[in-house]
Amino acid sequence: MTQKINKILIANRGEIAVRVMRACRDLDITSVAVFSDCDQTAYHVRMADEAYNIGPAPSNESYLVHDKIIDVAKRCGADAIHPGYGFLAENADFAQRCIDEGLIFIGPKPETIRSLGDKLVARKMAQKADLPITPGAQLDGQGWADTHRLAEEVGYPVLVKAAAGGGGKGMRVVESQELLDEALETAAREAKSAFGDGRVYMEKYLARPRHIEIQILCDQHGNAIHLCERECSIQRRHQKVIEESPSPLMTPELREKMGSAAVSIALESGYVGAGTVEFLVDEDMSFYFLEVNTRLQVEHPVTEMVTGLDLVKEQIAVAEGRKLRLTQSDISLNGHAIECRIYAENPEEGFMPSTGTLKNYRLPSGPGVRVDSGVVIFNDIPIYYDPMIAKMIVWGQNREEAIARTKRALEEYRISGVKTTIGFHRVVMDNPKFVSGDISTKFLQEEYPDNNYTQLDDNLREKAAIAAALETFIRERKIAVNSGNKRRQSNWTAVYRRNLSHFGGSR
Ligand code: MV4
Repeated sequence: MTQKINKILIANRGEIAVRVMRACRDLDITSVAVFSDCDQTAYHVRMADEAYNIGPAPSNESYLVHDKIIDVAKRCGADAIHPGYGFLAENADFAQRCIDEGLIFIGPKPETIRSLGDKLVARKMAQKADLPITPGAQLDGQGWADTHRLAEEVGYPVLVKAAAGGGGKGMRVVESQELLDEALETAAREAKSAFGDGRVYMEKYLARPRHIEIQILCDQHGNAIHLCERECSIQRRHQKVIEESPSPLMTPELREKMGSAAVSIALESGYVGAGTVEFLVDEDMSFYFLEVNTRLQVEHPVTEMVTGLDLVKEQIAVAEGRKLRLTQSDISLNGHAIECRIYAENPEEGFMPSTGTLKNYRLPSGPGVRVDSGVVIFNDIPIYYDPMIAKMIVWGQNREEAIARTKRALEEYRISGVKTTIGFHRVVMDNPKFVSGDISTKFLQEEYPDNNYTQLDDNLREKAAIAAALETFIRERKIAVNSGNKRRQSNWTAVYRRNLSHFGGSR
């Protein structure tokens, strides 16, 4: 009934590949990395027990190529593939291919990935499982003739969504009837070109919702539990930036209702593994099902910090066919956790991705601080992949302590060579609305309409000026010391070269 997993290929890169490898090491499982040409020196490659090149930097020539990954898995004798998030994590064809090749795919069944990936199917499942869904219309198969009447029934503004979408791709807010036809057409066209599936549907548009998601965990024997919520309202352009658990506005009653709803759809869809059920929570505290993410999510560590569980370890146990070792009554929340996503982006330039070489990379630590990083000093940040380079997750006895520690840790964090969102997080941690827990998906838009995140932090400008002066002083001194000494290698370089194998690697 159960099959012990001894070797896992991690079909991913960056911090999530490292995260999965850490669980492998804890479980005495051999880890296998795959890497593209520009990731030769990446941290996930150093962390792995074995590593194989799978081609050129663009992900559609490496990390996304099913054949290459399956080929490595079979050649190296892996039992299972962990997809991480992104790339192949929610690809039903890839999951099926793994099974067909005799490999365990660490994730839900291909049928589940496929059906929940279709937002219209997911909505129907949610309805069947008695979850509240936003008032809306199903447009598939009905033709477009009745759309105006349907939108009228739903009530403007309506939100047009792509059936194959998710994560906000292909959405359109429609304020009034005159704009409906065009919005439906553009959305359908966009969806067709982005997902190869032009089906769209519409829902009542909620103006200022909070985004709350429930972590679920299910085994292959029909057991399903939830691990409470994560508050993910702070996002920009559908990209989450700060997540926390518990949600500052949650009540035990609402948690119980949303948790049970999440478990219901998990059972309805035959879910296996770790997953996330997303909801919108309206200002009057009514909640509505949005979608199910059939993967381990970026923000899973906040749940780990407050539940004390290791979600990757649980995923592996479930994939081996074991029964859940916990029941719902074993789950309780301890304290508060906040995650700041550290992106290699420039908040002063509209969050443009920032590439370069990490010249200085010092991580914060101390009580309550966890950093899941995908990079080490002297790594190049390539243009080809997601710009998120690390996540800082901070735990406190309560939200107040978690915020205080987050601020302390952000101050300790040092990165140079690329621009990052560290300073941005410091600004948000001082925002009175954030501190009071008064947040919605509109938070950043409303609080920082001009994307002006630096102005408030003039302290930082002063420090930058001092740093620049110091740097100039040191450089001039170095030139003086080194003059007449042609091409002298600095001691730092020499020491680094000698100790190369000790830098960053875990062993
Ligand atoms: C909505 C909504 C308001 N009303 N649906 C965006 C991502 C996708 N999963 C669904 N999304 C939304 N659906 C209705 N009926 C607002 C959003 C939304 C949002 C949701 C979660 C997190 C951030 C968001 C930012 C803007 C809009």
